[in-house]
Amino acid sequence: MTKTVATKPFEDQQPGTSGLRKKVPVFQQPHYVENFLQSIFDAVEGFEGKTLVLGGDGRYYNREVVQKVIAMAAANGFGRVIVGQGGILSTPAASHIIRKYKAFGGIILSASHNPGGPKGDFGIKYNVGNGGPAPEKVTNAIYERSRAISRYVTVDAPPVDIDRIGTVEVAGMTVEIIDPVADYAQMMEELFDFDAIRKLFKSGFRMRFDAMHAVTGPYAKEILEGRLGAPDHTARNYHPLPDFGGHHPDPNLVHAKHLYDALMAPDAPDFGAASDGDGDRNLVIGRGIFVTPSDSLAMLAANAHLAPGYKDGLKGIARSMPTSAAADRVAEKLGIGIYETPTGWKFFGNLLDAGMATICGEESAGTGSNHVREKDGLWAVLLWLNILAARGESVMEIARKHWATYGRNYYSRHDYEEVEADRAGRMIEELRAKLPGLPGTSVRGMKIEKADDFAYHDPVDGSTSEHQGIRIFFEGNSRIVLRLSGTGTSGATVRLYIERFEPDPARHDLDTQAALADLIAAADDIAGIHAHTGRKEPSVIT
Ligand code: G16
Repeated sequence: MTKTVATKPFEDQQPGTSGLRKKVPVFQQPHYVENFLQSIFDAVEGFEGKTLVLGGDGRYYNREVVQKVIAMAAANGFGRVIVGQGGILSTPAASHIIRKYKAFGGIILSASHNPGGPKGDFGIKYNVGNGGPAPEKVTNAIYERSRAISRYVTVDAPPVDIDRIGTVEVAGMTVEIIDPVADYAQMMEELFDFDAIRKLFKSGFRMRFDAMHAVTGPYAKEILEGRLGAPDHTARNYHPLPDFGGHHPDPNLVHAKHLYDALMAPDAPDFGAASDGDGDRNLVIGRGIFVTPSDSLAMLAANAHLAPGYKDGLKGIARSMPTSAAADRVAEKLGIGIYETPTGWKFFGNLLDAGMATICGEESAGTGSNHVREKDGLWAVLLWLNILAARGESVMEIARKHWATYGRNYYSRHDYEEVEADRAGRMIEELRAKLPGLPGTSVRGMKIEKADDFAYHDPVDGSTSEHQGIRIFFEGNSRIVLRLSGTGTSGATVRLYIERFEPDPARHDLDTQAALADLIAAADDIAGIHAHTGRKEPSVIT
């Protein structure tokens, strides 16, 4: 039943920050998906008879690709594929299932927070046996293979009914269709004090969780309302839709503005949260206060011991380089390690596996721990709930006390989206050439202490990743970072990250953009962002 199909390479199958992401019509070209899948299978070894985990965020084209993966996994010799019912698995749940069932690896179909639908984005990501995204040496091997591929193998078999839980056989391979929520929900019960959170909800605590019509809906509904007793309507927009209801499932202050507005209103609930397309990102807003992802990482790390899963403390904290240094101060106080990695969750994998870090986080709304090898949106929300229940204080009170103890890192990210790739590349090149001359000079009255192009030396496997973002440090622990996004699907996205440290509690109430205004202007003076991009303003400010 196995058939070999002749094919030719596509030149554009290089995985980015998080797998291969392209527009749906690109993936719909004949052989495009198959080429990439075969390149994955050719690039890894030793899966004969083993298990592959498969699921996605339910976006347009998810179901079709699920069938292709099943047929090709059978032809390539896997012994079993575990699929989430309906082809659904959130990214953190997929990571958990790979680990729990000791699978060889997993295929996650998602373009994360990017829009979906027939003209929207799609993505394929390969995760390895530790449950985490394939490291660079694997993604490089996949890309190399995709440039030389001349055939793929598949089987002729009728499509599997992925909506019915149970076990079927495809060309001698077992396909197990499982409840996508059950294993994950059980793990959350083990990590967090569900009794305390239930009491919190019983006492009248009000929460709004926006699943943005993406994959977290069924998880949030079951866990928050089903198991924790939160009132009906706590979870909103909880039906995953192939086009996310026409919305952009990116939980930030632009695309989840309605949630932000609700939390700033006079009758606001106590706590608001949202997650993205594939459920790995989180947005956290308390009544009257937005918590930046960088602050959230620091506050979660400082309080994690209040949750049963972390009662023995943390081994270390890891953050991506552009993420603010708020977590560094917590690590220092706790006397534990702090690690600074390039953008991309895959860089945390080694630190987590080696037991060097327990909690990781990124400015891009990602936080997670060693319970899986992906960031985990709902996990962050549940840890917040656990902390709120244990401390009996509001998000605002917790944040203020945190800043008073550690100082406040004012932080913002400015994105310039869909810039012509050549222009963006030229801007970074020119800036790179300028770096050696910057230290010692002053811009807008602020003295530059150091400027470099971030390179990461993995302390576990010794690998080096260069050109991971330009950093310019000013006196007083302020900093700007510039890099190009690795997740966009059209043109280039320029990201400017701005951070200013403020130790004085009397100055912890400033408006963030106002507090950063000098640095923002300095960034343009130094890098010529507006001139290079031809834009007067960023497309998104978070
Ligand atoms: C992915 C990666 C994250 C990264 C984010 C933004 O998140 O997993 O590690 O921080 O992209 O990356 P970039 O700045 O290169 O666009 P997700 O949620 O899209 O998978």
